[in-house]
Amino acid sequence: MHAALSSLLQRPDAALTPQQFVEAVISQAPNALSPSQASGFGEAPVNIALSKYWGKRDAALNLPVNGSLSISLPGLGTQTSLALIEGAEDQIQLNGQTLTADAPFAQRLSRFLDYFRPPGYAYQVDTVNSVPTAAGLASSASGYAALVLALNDLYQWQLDKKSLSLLARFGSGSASRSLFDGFALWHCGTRQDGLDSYAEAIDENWPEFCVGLLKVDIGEKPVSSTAGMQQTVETCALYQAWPQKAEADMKTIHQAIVTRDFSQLGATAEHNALTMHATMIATWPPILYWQPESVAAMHKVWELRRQGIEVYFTMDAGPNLKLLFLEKQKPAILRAFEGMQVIQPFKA
Ligand code: 2P0
Repeated sequence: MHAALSSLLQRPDAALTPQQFVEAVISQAPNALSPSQASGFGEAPVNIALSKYWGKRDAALNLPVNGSLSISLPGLGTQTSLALIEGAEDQIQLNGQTLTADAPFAQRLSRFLDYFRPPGYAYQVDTVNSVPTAAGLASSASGYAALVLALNDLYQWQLDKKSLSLLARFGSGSASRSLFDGFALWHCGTRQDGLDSYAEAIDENWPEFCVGLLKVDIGEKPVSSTAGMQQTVETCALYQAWPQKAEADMKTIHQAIVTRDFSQLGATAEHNALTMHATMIATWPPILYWQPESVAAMHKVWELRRQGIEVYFTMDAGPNLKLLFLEKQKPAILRAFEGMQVIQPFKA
């Protein structure tokens, strides 16, 4: 580690530049940017937040305002291969299609890879999503988690999960949680250097836990999460109530997982999602990701609950709903939502 950097790290309150942050994390590995093999590979699942990440306290280091808690969906996610090539321009393939350098997806990826770039080299990236990109199914989460795992493989860093989660978070906040199967908790952290803002697995199995993916619209979303949360922080008067509620909800859901209190988990998750959306709606210009079909599905969920069928929903920065229920309710819920894809994260 550079002397200047280690002296910075001895002062926990000192902010780091993004490059210093990356070096602080990968400096544990010898020869951090000398590839040990011709190519690297990584794969990671998408995750659905049960208590949400919404708002950054530091955009450069990608640090959140609040912690969040998620469930990963096995079998849905991203596979990424990575190789170094000589040249000036990265060659990026997404789902089999070569992207032009000015495509927003390619630009964001290349900017991230700049922090891991040996002089004179470009990257060849081949990334395949098993979920539609930008459809509110958190493909940036699995994407950056898979990319960091591919870097770890290419350079044989052998970083631990905490370090991998730190790097993935730097790429895209929700990616910090996609390094893990099952439930994961992303600590908000308090340090300016961001070295305490990473996710960890919650070591609990809940075989009966089900997530239903109710697709309303899988088109590109009009406002990215990054832009949406920034605008909310800047212009929403209600946002000041969010951080405290989000942290409290995260703790309640964590406890509900440990005690297998599904009612508590479901109600808290649904309320958390609606509170997050309330802050977006109350920003200016307003951000409303919902479509009429999203609202109709919410009413249907509430009607099912009135009938005694316990099901809750959560929603991210998009029009699709994710339904939360236990296995015993699966037949009734599939009757109500015909053809819906159901994932049992602990029974894959
Ligand atoms: C979440 N979302 O906790 C929340 C709920 C969307 C709504 O994390 O700017 O793509 O890359 O850190 O991770 C989506 O935000 O944003 C997200 P960046 P990210 O899942």
